Amino acid sequence: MKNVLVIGSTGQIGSELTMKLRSIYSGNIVAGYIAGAEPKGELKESGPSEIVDITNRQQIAEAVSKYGIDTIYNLAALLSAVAESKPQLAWRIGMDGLFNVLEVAREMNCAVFTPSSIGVFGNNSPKDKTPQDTIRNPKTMYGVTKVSGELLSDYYFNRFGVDTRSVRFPGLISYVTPPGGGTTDYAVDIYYSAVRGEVFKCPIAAGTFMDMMYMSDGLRAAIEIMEADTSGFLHRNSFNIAAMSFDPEIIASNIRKYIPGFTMKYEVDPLRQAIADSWPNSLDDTCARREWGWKPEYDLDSMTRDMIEQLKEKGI
Ligand code: AKB
Repeated sequence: MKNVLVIGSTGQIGSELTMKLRSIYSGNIVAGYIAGAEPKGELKESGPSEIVDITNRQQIAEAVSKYGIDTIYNLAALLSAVAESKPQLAWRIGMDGLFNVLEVAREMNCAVFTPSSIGVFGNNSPKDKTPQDTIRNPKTMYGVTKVSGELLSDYYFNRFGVDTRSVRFPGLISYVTPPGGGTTDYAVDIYYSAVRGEVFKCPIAAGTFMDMMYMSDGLRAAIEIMEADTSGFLHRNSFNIAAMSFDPEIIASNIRKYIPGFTMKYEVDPLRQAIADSWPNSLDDTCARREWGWKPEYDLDSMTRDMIEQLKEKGI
C-alpha cells in the first residue's frame, strides 16, 4: 500500500499520473488541485481530492497528515514559455513551492518526486548527447528554477535524509490533457491539426532538434524511479532520460506516413525558438539506464501511430 499526494493533479502530467497511480496502488492517491482547476470526471470520481496550493505550506501539511501520505509528486510548475511572461510567479511556484514541499517532507517523513527538465541546460552545455553531469547555465526563469530545484532537492537529501528523486523530462507528448505554455508543445499540437485535417502552423523552425517522449514512458519513468532500489544510485536530482529526438520536418514526414495529405507551414515564435535553440538536441541517458534500469518503449513511429489512433477515437 502507498499513500500518495499529487500536487498539480489536473495538469498535463498530473491528470494521467494520478489515474495510473490509482490503478497500481491500493492506498489513498490524493489529487491535489488549486481553485479553478478542479478535477473532473474519472479523476474526480476515482479517489480523494483536496485543495492543495503549493504556495500554502499549511495546506500541504494538512493533506499529508489527513491521508497518511508517504510520497509526494510535486508537479506544480509554469512551463518554459509562459514562465518568461510571469517570472515572479514561476519562482514562487517552482522554488517557494518546492521549499514548502521539502519542509513538509522533512517534518512528516515523505519521499518527494519533482520533475526537472531538458530546460536545465543552456547555450554552453554540449548540444548532442548532452551528458548527465555537465554545464547547466539556463537563461530562462523555467531553467533557473529547475536547476535550483535540483540543487535544493539534493541538499535536502544530503542534509536531512529526505528521499528526493527526479528525472529531467523531455517534451512530453500525450492525447489526454494538452500542455500549456511549453516550448515543446508544438509536438502535441501537430497531431491535433493533422487529425483534424488542418494546416499546422509550426512555431519552431525546421532543423531545431529537441528530445521528446511519449507520455506513457514519462509516467513509467516517474513511477519506476520512486520504486527503484536506491543502492545503485550515484545521482538523484536529476537523471537525464531520453526516448527520441526530432525536428519539425521529421515529425511532419512521419505523420504523413499515416495522413498523407498533412501540410505544415512555419510561423516561428521568436520566444519559443530562442528557448529551443538554447536546449540540447538530444540527451545521454546512460546513468538512468545503468543506475535504475530506465528504458523507453516508444519511438517516433510507434508514438505517431498511437497518437493518431487515440485522437481519432476521441473524435478530435
Ligand atoms: C517545456 O517545453 O517547457 C516543457 C519542458 C521540456 O520542460 N515541456
